[in-house]
Amino acid sequence: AKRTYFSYKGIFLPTVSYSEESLRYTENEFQLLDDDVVTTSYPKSGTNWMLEILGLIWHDGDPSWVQSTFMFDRSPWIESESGLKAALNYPPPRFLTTHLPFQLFPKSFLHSKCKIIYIMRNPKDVLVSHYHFAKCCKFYEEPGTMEELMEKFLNGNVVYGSWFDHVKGWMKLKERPNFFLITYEELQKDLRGSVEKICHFLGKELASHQLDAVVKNASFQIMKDNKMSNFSLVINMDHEKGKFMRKGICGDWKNHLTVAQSEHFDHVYQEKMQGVGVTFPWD
Ligand code: PPS
Repeated sequence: AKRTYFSYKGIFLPTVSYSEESLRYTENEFQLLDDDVVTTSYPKSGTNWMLEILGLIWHDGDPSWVQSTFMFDRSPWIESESGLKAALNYPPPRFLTTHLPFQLFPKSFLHSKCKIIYIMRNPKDVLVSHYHFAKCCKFYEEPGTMEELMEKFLNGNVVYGSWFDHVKGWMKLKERPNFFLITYEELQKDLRGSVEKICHFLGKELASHQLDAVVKNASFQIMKDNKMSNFSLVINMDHEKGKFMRKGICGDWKNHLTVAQSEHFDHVYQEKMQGVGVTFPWD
């Protein structure tokens, strides 16, 4: 079996591209700037969709930037070794990305006005997306059966740790003016309205036809064909075994979890999310 993860402060992270040294740097030394826009999420929550949306908004709906620049260069992942390097060489204003739980996020955040967009998704769909991605991504551990992966997921023994802790950690920031919370489900339900909200948060105004262009170019169909975003150029993937742009829908968990598994999931969810004080669209 491949040795895929190492544990850093109790969180599993991929051995490829990640190191204790760069994680320590990101947490303690990395300087966030006031005009940074940081997309944060638990993996498989719609992160890259948000990156596409942001890139399109930034260029008034014109797709040429997102279709000519690799997503890792447009908005580097600050916790990976190469992403950190790219972030440090990025002329501001920067788009940055992270899957880190809040406790490992740069401490400089506390003195910065950088904008944070947290994207969240129904954890059952996150689990299903993780299951399929793990089969083709060499960063991920072999998922085993859905039952096996679900147990690990519910216990936080997966890459980037517990979904519950991730959400609870980031939700502590929800009253801050520089923090914007949105769900994958909201994007699906009303992409245009969501784009308008994101524009408002960024202080960016778009004309109606520019909004239309963002919505069109951020669609699953068009993004699936954008080789700068669809992961087809990512070397650490076995493209024969599966695709990053897999289904792109809400509720696919219904095709994968048995009734008993879903009930067990609900039970753990209710226990762990008690008192969080946020209503989620899937509740
Ligand atoms: S990662 O690897 O953690 O950064 O993955 P992430 O980008 O967070 O999530 C991947 C899922 O998002 C879906 N996706 C989209 N859905 C709808 N529209 C668009 N444009 C879009 N782009 C990506 C992608 O298909 C993954 O979900 P699943 O359920 O596996 O299809």
